[in-house]
Amino acid sequence: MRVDVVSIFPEYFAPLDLSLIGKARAGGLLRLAVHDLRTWTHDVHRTVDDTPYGGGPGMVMRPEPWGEALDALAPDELTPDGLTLPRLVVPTPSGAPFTQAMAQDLAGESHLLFACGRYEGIDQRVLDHAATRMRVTEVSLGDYVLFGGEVAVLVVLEAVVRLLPGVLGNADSLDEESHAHGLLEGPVYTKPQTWRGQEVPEVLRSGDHARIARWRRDEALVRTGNRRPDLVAALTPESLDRHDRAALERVGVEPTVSDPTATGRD
Ligand code: JAH
Repeated sequence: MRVDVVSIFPEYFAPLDLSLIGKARAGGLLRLAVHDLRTWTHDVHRTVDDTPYGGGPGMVMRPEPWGEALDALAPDELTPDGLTLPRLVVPTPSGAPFTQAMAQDLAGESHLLFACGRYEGIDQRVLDHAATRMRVTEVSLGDYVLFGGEVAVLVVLEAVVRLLPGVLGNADSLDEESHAHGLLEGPVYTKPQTWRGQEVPEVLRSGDHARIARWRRDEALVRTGNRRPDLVAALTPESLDRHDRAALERVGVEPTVSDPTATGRD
């Protein structure tokens, strides 16, 4: 996968040299380039912002440097099939919620281009114009405001890069983790068997794989019911067996039954 990032603070992306993302880059699975937006300014002060039309607080990012940056980094617009165009990803508090499903979608792209806004955001015409040439995805990581999109890009990149084939050794760990099945993961344990008077649950040491799977599923359901009733409400009846329903009943959370005559998985 090829990734370009445009920011007025390219130093924010130093951590991408480290750990598993750094390894993916070194191994050629990820070709990542970070660009300073000011490369595409022409005035002596290398200005990237100006006051908002209509008044109000703060500053808005000027369209001209962004337009030149996107022209330079998305020149694939000229390919007749249009298939090699990058997907433009723009973190903003007004974006669509970023989810594991969106991470999976982005992991299937061959080229991502991230635009990091600052101040009150980027002049809307930049995004409207880009949308005439490439897919533009405005994403939010949650309902809070940061100084800019840089940290959000680090988060999105980490979620996407770990899904790339060959980055995480074990594909099973991708299937079984939190959110892969719409549930939170239950607790995990390692050695020693007793630590500060606390025992690892007996079932996990039993060697009974069916019993372990059932226990883990119950723990996931109970934890999700307690912490994320919204996730339980979104479960479909077909995804739950009678044992699942019993586990949810114990925490007093029930999945939404859109069709009361529908039966569960069993
Ligand atoms: C703030 C540009 N949902 C997290 C998030 C993402 C981006 C921004 N804030 C929060 C942001 C200022 C300018 C983007």
